[in-house]
Amino acid sequence: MESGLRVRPAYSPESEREQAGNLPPGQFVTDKFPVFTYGRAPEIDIAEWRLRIFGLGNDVTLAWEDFAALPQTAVRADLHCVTRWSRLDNLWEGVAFRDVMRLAQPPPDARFVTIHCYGGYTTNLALEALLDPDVLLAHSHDGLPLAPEHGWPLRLVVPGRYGWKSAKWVNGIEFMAQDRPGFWEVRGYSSSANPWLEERTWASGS
Ligand SMILES: Nc1nc2c(c(=O)[nH]1)N[C@H]1C(S)=C(S)[C@@H](COP(=O)(O)O)O[C@H]1N2
Ligand SMILES: [Mo]
Repeated sequence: MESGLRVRPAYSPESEREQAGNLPPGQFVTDKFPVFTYGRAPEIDIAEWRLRIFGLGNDVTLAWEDFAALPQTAVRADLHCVTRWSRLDNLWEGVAFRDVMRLAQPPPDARFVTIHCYGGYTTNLALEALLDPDVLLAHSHDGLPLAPEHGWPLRLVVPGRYGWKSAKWVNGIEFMAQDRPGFWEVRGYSSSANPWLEERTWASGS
């Protein structure tokens, strides 16, 4: 276990900022980049790859060149897995969730989102959580394209929530009026999943 404390990103929400330099409770630092996947990594052909934005709002399907043409952003952030490892200071590059959402223009009653992935994995989030300025759809990690096992060509990164919200191999973003639990959430994991509040399971969060 390593004790080096790092400074959290400047754009952390107010509630987290006061804990800057600390790890969320119950986490330890790893310098490796563990792979945490349920099942196998899907094989994806970039020519066939599509991202569909659907549900409430516009229905939009992007091919890779469409996605690559969106405004690019970079975020430095920690990844906290509920199995207690945290990988600090990851550099993610991609497109801010806000800039992807702009294409959908969801109506005000779209308060929840399901993220869909190649391979069938899903995760649910309140739209509010995805509007944090550090949430992005990332294609690169620490200066290189994502490794296949880490979500190539595109993964979600939600630094303010446990790692199972950072869905790999994303192929769909569905805007919804009602919440609908995703893959781990139907198996007892928290829908809100705030690591600073240690919302690991249904019992410890919403
Ligand atoms: N599609 C998909 N995305 C996923 C998972 C998964 O099993 N399938 N595991 C999640 C979990 S639990 C964590 S902690 C992170 C880990 O990301 P990494 O494997 O790149 O370290 O991916 C998340 N995204
Ligand atoms: Mo995880």
